[in-house]
Amino acid sequence: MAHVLYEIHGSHPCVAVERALQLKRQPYKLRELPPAFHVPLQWLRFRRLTVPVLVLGSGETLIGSTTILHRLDELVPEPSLLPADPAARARVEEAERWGDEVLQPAVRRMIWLGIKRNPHALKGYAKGSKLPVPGPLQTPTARLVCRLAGWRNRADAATLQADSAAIPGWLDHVDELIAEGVVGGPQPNAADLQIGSSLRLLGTFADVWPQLSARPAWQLARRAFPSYPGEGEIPPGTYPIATPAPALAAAAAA
Ligand SMILES: N[C@@H](CCC(=O)N[C@@H](CS)C(=O)NCC(=O)O)C(=O)O
Repeated sequence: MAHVLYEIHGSHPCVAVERALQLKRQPYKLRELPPAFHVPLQWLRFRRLTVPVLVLGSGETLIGSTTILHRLDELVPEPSLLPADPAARARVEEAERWGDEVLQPAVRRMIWLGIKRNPHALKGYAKGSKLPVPGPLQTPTARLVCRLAGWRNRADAATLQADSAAIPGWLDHVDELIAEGVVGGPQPNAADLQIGSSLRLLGTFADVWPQLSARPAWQLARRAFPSYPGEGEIPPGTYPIATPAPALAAAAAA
């Protein structure tokens, strides 16, 4: 029987789980939920507030991207998401944890503030969604969803400043992990999926693009996720990020 993935369209941890299902050639169905309103729905159904949740064909319920990726890897060992060697596995798990606990929530805070400032952008992120919002309702819906999601994620001007300033450090960290061979191999591992999905979402912010596009980190993200909804949707000037002129020129030439 097919697994069922409860998700929000374009949500980075949900995209990571869906990619793992595809890599492992697992049959699955999507149950797409409306962003922000999914919180009470998930509570009613699973007594949890977040997506992704995967209900396996066997009936087992898995909550959270890391839990899901690990359990899938146990059940369907090939292609493997975690190395067999214990030391190598510990390094991948450490990178995965950083992706889940540091990068993922920070990019989430940034995206909701980005859409709040550019409500029309929600349309681009919703491309491919099975829950279309009628045209006249799109902007008010985006405003309401951003207000709820921003509040839930404690996203405000102070987090925006701190998250924007942290980006070069995050990218250096990922590039180091790639140089050390922890992530970025030919076959995506669990940390590639966890980190790559967040980088893919980060790459939809025009302000970040100049510093991201030339990085090995971006190659990792593109390899793990060849496409991602919302590309180029959050326009320049949204985030407090000063773009150095040479980076702008390089990005324009790319
Ligand atoms: N780190 C967890 C958290 C997932 C998470 O926070 N998902 C967001 C959507 S991207 C969510 O459902 N948030 C609901 C809320 O708490 O408001 C995971 O990877 O599964």
